Amino acid sequence: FKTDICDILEIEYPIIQGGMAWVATGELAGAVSKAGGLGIIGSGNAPAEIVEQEINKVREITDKPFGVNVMLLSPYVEEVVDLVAEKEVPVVTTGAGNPGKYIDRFLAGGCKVIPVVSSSALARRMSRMEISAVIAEGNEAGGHIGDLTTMTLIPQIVDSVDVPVIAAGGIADGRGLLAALFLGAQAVQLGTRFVCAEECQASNEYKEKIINARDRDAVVSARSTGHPVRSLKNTLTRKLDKLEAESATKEEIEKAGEGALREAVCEGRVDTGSVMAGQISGLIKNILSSEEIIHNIINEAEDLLLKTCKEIGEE
Ligand code: FMN
Repeated sequence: FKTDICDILEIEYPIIQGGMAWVATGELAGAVSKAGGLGIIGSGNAPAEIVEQEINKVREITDKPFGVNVMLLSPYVEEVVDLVAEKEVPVVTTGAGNPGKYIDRFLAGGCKVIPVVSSSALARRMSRMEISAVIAEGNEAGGHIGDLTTMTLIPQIVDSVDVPVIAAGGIADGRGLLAALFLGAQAVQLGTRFVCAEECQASNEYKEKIINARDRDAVVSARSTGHPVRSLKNTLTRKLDKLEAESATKEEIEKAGEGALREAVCEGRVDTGSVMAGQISGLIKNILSSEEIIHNIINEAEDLLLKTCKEIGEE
């Protein structure tokens, strides 16, 4: 099940674990990379010294390639950019904007740069820079989201750029992997599925909330701020909806969500905290090791592909 991007990134399987603030620590990223996927540390708003500890953790677990997700709106973005270059982190994914002004520094550190995009226009603009691929993330995803669904976004971005496309948003099993490959993607990035990995350090309450979620529980909040976020319905999402209905200001809404992800991930307060998770939560029923998650996806995709080929051949 290798695609060209596996050679570019030097990974065994076309499965990437999305960088997730607070959630994607060195333990998770290291386990995913060790199992043959690409693990990515979510640096979020963390200062460089914290990110460095996570990088060191990954390198204690495996010598295989891994990545760091650099959040371009972080107050520590400058020092995190310097750190990943200095530490020669193999892959850097970037969220929340245009990484243009940092590209040369990343490349000087030998980092392969992969921006996250949610429109063809942004993908085209990025592809004029020296990047290795783009991650096209659909609206089904957990966390901060764009407008288009994965189903519509992937083929349009594939047709817009000549770099490899990685599909993200709403994928958690072999069916999703195959669908993404048929839409023209070369790999998939999964977030929500890997929250429920054994090696993920998120609270048990967070994982249980995903496991108990149904298909319509992952809702979008804070649209009016221009930075909509998808998370599981709870007291916080109802509070944010109420604020929006009362035409609260962007600052008031942002303040209500401040520190909420940390609260849910680290303290297990999944009612008042932000349980960022995607629409695929309803499909996730168990906590597995990262290795099991990856192997199950690959095995399911292989079986399904063989079965489909046989069925078509028989007709
Ligand atoms: N994407 C980023 O680029 N930076 C982040 O800091 C980030 N944090 C996330 C936190 C959580 C809890 C979740 C669920 C997602 C986050 N994402 C972030 C998005 C993921 O990297 C990934 O693209 C997305 O989860 C894929 O969709 P899925 O959840 O349907 O698998």
